[in-house]
Amino acid sequence: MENIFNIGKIKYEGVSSTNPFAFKHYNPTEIINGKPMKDHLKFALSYWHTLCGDGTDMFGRGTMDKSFGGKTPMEIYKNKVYAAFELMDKLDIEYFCFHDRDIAPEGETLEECNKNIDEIVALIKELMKKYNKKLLWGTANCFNNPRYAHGAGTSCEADVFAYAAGQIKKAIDVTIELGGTGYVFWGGREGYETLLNTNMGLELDNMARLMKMAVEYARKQGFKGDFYIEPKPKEPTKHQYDFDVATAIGFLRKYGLDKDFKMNIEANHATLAGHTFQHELRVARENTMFGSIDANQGDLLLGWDTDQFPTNVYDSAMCMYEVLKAGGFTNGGLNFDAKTRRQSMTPEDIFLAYIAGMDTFALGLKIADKIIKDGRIDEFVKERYQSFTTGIGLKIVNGETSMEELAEYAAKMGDVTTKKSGKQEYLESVVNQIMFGA
Ligand code: XLS
Ligand code: CA
Ligand code: CA
Repeated sequence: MENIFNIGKIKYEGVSSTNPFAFKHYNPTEIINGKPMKDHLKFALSYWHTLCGDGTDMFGRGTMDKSFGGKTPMEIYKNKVYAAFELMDKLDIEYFCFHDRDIAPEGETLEECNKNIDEIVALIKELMKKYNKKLLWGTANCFNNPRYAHGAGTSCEADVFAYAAGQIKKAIDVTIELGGTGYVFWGGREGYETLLNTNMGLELDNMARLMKMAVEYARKQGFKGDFYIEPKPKEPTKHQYDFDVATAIGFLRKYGLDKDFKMNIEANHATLAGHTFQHELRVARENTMFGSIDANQGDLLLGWDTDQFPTNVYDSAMCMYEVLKAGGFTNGGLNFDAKTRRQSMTPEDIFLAYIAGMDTFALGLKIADKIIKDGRIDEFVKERYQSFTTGIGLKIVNGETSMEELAEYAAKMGDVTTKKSGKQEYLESVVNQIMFGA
């Protein structure tokens, strides 16, 4: 199957172009700070939204047909594969990410599910080769099937836990088979609705047990990539255990999983947790836990996960600033975990949405690089903490002082006030100047 989408390859035409089907900022081979844009950004297509999401919401059925002309379940899922690779090829997206249940129809038994997966994986492999595309990460959908109503790794039923383990084992096998460099745990229903029925201690211990077994199994199979936790505070459960980056890091350290796991940070999940996207990235970076990104944006007037394509350049610039400061992506990348709106129901909208997202991050990268090269922000921060580089400040940093010595030091000073300005307004204007010119 070829040319499902009656649209040609998307090319870079530059900022003066008004062609909707062209990149205005994303120029894959353009060198930014010694590296081509495409290697800085490592764009990935999200299989679930792009090939499966049909616009269904709580109040209405789908508005988009994602069967791609297929009639039987197998035919539909095979056509999804052709559509996926055509999109990646035409949009110049090098990577993709999937859940096990996105790529193949669910069978009655685990065995039947796995058989369906194997049939599709053979086709995916063939097209990966043909189009030279790569798997960024794989994961298991342990939240859709009714058996996971109480969670998977945190279910109150041991049989459900075991089934989830079986499903995850296969998802790991497939990730390895396709050369994926990451495996994601997103705790879809790993949380609770009410503490009245919940043994939180056992649930968290069990989740860690599942992750530990998954790591042991994958490493035994030769998997060298990263495991990721993808934090989210709520939805579908009232409270998800992986609330935010800080909570997830605490969990990983408690159970000794911090060497194998990093963070997959989603913008919309950050805002649901009451943080900025940049905050979550910064917390991960400061803890050397930065791994991968699910790029999207929410709507601050709505309290749920809208998974919109990212178009906010200020946010993408701050994101790429953190990515550059973290030393860039290694095994991770930038997955567009985003869907076109229910009203944007035409196949062209998929192209327009990806173009918008990719251009937004290309712009963000260029701006972030300029902010770092400009140096005023970094210089300001450095100067702000100057007092910790000499005298008593240096002693504090080096752990060479005590409460007694500090009390004595303080007593000699009389009143102490701070005269340093935080200069937030000035710093924000510097960013604006870099973004929009003098
Ligand atoms: C849902 C999550 C999910 C993960 C992968 O909110 O974003 O799609 O990225 O399971
Ligand atoms: Ca996500
Ligand atoms: Ca989301």
